[in-house]
Amino acid sequence: MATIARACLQNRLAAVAVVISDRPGVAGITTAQDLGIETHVVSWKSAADRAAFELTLGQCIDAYTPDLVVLAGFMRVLSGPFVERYAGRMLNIHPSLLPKYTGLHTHRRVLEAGDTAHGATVHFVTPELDGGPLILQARVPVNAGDTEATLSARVQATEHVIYPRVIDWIAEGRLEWNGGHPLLDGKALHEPVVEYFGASYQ
Ligand code: NHR
Repeated sequence: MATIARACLQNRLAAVAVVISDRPGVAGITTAQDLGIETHVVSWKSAADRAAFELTLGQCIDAYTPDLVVLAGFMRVLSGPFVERYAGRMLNIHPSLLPKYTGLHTHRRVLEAGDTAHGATVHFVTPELDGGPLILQARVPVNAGDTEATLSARVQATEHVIYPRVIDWIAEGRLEWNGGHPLLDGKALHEPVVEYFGASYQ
């Protein structure tokens, strides 16, 4: 989130209208405030249930009439009806080579499986968790001796490159949702664009 916010403040076509957290007291809120960005906390814990949480969250988002909603470290599963309202206008980045390893603890699972490659994937958010159309994927090697910490640091460094890039694509009008069949530069995006990153991240 902070990387996207800083990139947008520098030289990007997009501007961050608001940063919203489902938890009070998190570093992301302080960072956004320091950058002069409006912030809100829509507390998950204080909400009566998921419907109440999503009602408040939706009102908070819609007050800014954003062109795009970007999940960055957002860890609450969102309901189908909520997600559908933002169809084609909501992105997530997930720390795996989707469709492999949806859900949680991806780095641990990659190590346990003995995979030699790992990465991160930017995708459109649909009701199916981590299941929406894939846009851009960063691939990194898994090195001998890697731990969850070294692997997640290597993946996160690539997230900071690929997530702002996809936001640029949307701001430039290069990436279109096209009713669930995304187009990049007018061509169907049947599989994600893949970018390979070397072993230099540690
Ligand atoms: N909602 C929908 N409908 N579709 C997606 O693709 C979503 C989503 C909400 C969040 C992010 C995703 C990720 O990047 C995301 C994608 C949290 C969980 C999860 O199981 C799963 C996927 C993602 C984020 N959350 C637990 C839950 O019960 C809570 C975990 C916790 O609080 O630590 O909500 O990985």
